[in-house]
Amino acid sequence: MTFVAATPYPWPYDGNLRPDNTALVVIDMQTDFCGVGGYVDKMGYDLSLTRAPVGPIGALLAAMRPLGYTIIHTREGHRPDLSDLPANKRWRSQRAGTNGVGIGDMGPCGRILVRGEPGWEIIPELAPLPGEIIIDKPGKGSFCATDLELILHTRGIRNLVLTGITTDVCVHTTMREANDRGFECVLVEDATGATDRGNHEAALKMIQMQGGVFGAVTGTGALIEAIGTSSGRP
Ligand code: C5J
Repeated sequence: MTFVAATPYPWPYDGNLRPDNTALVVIDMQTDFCGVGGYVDKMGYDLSLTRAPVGPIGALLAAMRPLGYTIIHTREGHRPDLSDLPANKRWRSQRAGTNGVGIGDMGPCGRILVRGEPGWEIIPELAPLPGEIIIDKPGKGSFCATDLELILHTRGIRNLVLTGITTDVCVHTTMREANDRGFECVLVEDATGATDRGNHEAALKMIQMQGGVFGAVTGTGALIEAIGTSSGRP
């Protein structure tokens, strides 16, 4: 059995943690969310907050790839004709402090959150390797309107290690969707980040209430130590 030191319980709940039943999910590490000239930058947020997880995610990839864990990357984005962009999502994005420029409009990194544009790409430091799974999602959650659940079931995966940005939006939505589908989730706190530090902290706190209502929270060091040692319950 392998347990990761986590709160509010050692994760996973039953110690059944193996490379063949566990995936590392790296959510939306795209230029639009953490790069200069991207959507989050143009909204005026402090990029150091959404860039903070880059190093920890790199460390998790370096530790988990050679052990054979499934690696899944997600990208939030829309078709160039915007046929999958709800009108209310577009309208709200144009009111986000960008002088009327929103999703689908031209920015310094191309059309914002449009598939194929430079800003939509995953940042080079965390680029997927050939053969790794990439999920393109039109929404915040990684399960909505994607084939993620089918892929996880096909591979026999039941544990998800959640990382990426932003903690309070796409990471949290994905964790909630996964939890309701019966997946055992842990969120790696230093491998996630939000545009607002208070929201990041609140998102971590929400997970830990009610005995771990959505799963558990750990850190990069604890996760790497556990998978490297296959230790018993701490
Ligand atoms: C947002 C995300 N915040 N990846 N997307 O719109 O969290």
